[in-house]
Amino acid sequence: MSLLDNGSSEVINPDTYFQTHKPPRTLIENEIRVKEFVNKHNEARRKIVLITSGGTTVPLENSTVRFIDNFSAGTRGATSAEYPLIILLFDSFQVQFSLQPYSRHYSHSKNCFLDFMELKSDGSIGVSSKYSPKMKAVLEKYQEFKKNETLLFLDFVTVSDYLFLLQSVTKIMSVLKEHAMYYLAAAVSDFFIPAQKMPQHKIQSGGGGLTLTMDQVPKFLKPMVMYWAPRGFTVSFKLETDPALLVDKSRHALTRYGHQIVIANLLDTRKREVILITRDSEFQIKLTEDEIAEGKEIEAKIIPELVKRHDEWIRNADNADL
Ligand code: PAZ
Repeated sequence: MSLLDNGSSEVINPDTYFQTHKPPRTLIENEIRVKEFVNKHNEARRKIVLITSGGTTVPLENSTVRFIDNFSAGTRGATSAEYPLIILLFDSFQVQFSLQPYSRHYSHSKNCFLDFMELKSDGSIGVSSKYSPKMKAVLEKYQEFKKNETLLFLDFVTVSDYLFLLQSVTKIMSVLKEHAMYYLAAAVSDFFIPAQKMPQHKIQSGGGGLTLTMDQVPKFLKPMVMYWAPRGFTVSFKLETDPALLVDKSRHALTRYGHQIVIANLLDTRKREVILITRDSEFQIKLTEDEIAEGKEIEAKIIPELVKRHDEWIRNADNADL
């Protein structure tokens, strides 16, 4: 595919992808961490939600100097991970750091932490009294999740890291059966350059423009839903910029991959409006003008709705087992 024409890209299947690409160096170590986390909460019969967040990169060289990035600030995933659930957060770790739960309120891209501090009369420094109440509330929630060990954080950079980790994590979580929810909010690249087709070293300039040929990233949602985690409750996100395509493309994804919910959102309105699409329904979630003015976040409406639907999914499975 050239960047202006996506007619004829090669499509490889997920198995071939995993056979022809190297797993990330930290995969085995991360699998051990995930197994411990999942076993501990599974023994206590707790539900676990895997949240994927942020964007993946596609390197242009094996010794990577340049890469193509997928848009996501990581707000959706980081915000969702602050709700009281048992969470395995799988977040992008890029040159421009993706937002993280709790610290996102004070991130460099939004606020400079120094603005929240003040010099006291005794020469010590502390949090300005103006910001203390809000910071205290965030700190209490942060300390609580640390004490209860309810959040495990794993990171990825490239689309390859993401795919290997997703396969491993969902296979490990499949022991939870219906008690696992997969909330796939990361913006995953659709196109990539296979390792064997990439130059080893930095692409040299001086020869005019650069034409890229990219393959299509294998559609991993299908094997995930069918084989890696077949009994889990899977929610994927669909991002579009053209409103005319949004619902049709989301419905198409549901039929193609056979999972439970697609959350459709548009780039410009994603923070105040989404549509939850199932095979037989469409449910709009929207913030009112008053809620926006109060600083309410749309995830405060998305997460309880999904928890309700996941509980229903578990109940239906329990009834079917009787
Ligand atoms: O991270 P963010 O809040 O800036 O954006 C969230 C989002 C738009 C990446 C997410 O809601 C989403 O739609 N993810 C899936 C993107 C896709 O269609 O691949």
